[in-house]
Amino acid sequence: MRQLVSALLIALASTLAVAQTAKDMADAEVRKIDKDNGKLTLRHGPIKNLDMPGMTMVFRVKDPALLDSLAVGDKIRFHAEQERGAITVTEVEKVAR
Ligand SMILES: [Cu+2]
Repeated sequence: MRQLVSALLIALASTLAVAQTAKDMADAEVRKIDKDNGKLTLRHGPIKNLDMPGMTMVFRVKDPALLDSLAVGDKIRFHAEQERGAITVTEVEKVAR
């Protein structure tokens, strides 16, 4: 019984960890798309996991394919991480209008 409870707690903890990761999405508006160089300029809101306030800046994108579905002016939610010294967008989702 005790083992079962431990297993359930571990399962619950990992579910919460996933939910927490999924929450670290910041709001932004696309200002510029540079497919050739894999870069994206965003006017973004606060980025919690990077402890960054809102601003307009250029991001590297982890996968240039992330840029394919984007257009200037799109409202998005995105996740960015510090990766080898560059702040890199790793996930993008469009916000429904
Ligand atoms: Cu910034």
